[in-house]
Amino acid sequence: MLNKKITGAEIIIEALRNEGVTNVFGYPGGAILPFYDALYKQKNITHILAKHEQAASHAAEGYARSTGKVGVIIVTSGPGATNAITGLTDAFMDSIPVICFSGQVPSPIIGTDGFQEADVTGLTRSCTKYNYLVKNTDDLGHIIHEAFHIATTGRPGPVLIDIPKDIQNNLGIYYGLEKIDRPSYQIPVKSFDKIAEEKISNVINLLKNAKKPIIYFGGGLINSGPKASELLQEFAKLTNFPVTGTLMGLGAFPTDEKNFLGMLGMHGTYEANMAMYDCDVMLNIGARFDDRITGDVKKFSPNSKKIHIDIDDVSINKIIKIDEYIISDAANALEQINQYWKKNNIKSQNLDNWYNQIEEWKKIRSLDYKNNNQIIKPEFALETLDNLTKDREPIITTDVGQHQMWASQYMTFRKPNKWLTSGGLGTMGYGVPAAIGAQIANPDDLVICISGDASFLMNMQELSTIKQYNLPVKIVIINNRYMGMVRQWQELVFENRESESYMGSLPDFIKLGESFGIKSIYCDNPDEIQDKFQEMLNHDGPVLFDCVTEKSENVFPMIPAGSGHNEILLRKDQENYDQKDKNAV
Ligand SMILES: Cc1ncc(C[n+]2csc(CCOP(=O)(O)OP(=O)(O)O)c2C)c(N)n1
Ligand SMILES: [Mg+2]
Repeated sequence: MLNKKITGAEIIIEALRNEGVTNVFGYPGGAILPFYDALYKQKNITHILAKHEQAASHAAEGYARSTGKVGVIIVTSGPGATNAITGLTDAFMDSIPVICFSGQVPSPIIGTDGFQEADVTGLTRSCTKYNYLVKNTDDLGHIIHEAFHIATTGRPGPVLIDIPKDIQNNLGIYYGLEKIDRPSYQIPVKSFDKIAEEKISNVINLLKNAKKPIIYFGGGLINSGPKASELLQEFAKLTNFPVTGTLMGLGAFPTDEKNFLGMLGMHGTYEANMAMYDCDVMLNIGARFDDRITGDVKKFSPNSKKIHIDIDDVSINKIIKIDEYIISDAANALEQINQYWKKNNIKSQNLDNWYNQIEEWKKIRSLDYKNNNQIIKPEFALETLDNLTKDREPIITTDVGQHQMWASQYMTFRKPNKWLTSGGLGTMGYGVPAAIGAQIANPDDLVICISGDASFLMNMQELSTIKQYNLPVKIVIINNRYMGMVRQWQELVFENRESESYMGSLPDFIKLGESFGIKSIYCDNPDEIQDKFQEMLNHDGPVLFDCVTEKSENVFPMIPAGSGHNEILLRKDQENYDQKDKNAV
């Protein structure tokens, strides 16, 4: 414990250091200057200067998602803080632990409409797990450690600490790391406890009698840590059950393992979605029955018994009625289930008929596409990229749109924490800064951002950050000259009226990249794409790759919003499609 008084800004540095933080992502301004001054005087924490606070917040998310550690964001008051709100909301939706320190106008000015004043605790109340306005420098250290506790325990999420300038300048006492015990924050104490044997045996009774079982996992598997993925693979081996996962969960189970049916949901494979529809027992581990997975809840897997394992008790029975549940961290639950299965020498039912049925669905080959030797098909571009990179187990980030779905469909994921995508909020502009955060955290890994022409424009200023820190991030723009996903919905649902979805004035991406001092490669020829991707991969530093593709390709399969899994639309059906529910999202 330090008895001597130090400034609030120094307390922030000390507390971060004690939490093991080595990198923070931020952007300075008046109300956070005392902190930046303390940062200047120390050597333990490296600050990455993003070029927009939204990007700083996504970079912190990328750092967190690729490591499991907390991502730290530093912004100034007013516009600095409001710019970071998109990243906080994104982290909230996808359960990512980040902590945002925002400067605030000095305490006496609060409430006077002071220069760059915004009610940041008010604005972020609904998009953070918790937030604080610090009123006393002596409280600061405790608040920071409590914030780390809240961000990382139970279901992880973002926490914001708003710190008026005078609180940063004033002297106070830092009490050091402490054990947090806050009566009003009851973490799900059960989440790591031994699960009642009766619960486990109920779950296993359902599973062992299943004739058409399916395992459905989500992002909770990733948040639980790499051990959860190993235990899931062990469970799949023990039971020989087929496995599918959500967009958020990709990588928790190797996508090229034989039991894996492909991704689930709106743009998941035919076999995964049909198996979900038709199964008799569903084991959901760490997923939340999001609408992109369930489609119309009334038509969701109508004849199955459903088991839900989740760390967040609020998720149980929230959207889908459950037959059995366990509130637990995923690894903890899987460990106990696997042990019980082995100890009691349990055998699954004969699954031959079920696998025969699945083989029939697979024969539809729902991810097949028609290649073209004149124009690059986006699917072909991503398959080619995957072939060249999968053995290096790259970290893949994406933006939002068709390219994101194609990346999820055509790239191979064998390990957790390698797939960083904005699943819940669907934030265009996420991909490039997330790649920055991931590359900072994993300097020796190959980090590839798969972006879209429209999404890339939303945070393209981050080319400057990539250059400044010479991060060897590879950015591949799937350039279809459209907000492709918007155009796809307009084609299918709005009789092809392309209202404002054409990107009429794109920059010359090659000149743009070069103007930042970044190697830039253009490709519009399918015959050249492999060599040009190889050229990108051979380059030591960052690369911006403009991959000009077919402009009107659609993503299939597609479960139209508001439909059931059995109403899944295949490429061949698109001509005759007519969406009935125009209000479905
Ligand atoms: C910040 C934000 N604004 C709007 C949207 C709605 N939206 C979803 S996908 C999309 C188009 C994305 O276009 P592009 O990045 O070119 O990707 P493509 O679909 O063409 O692959 C839009 C506008 C969004 N997801 N995020
Ligand atoms: Mg596009």
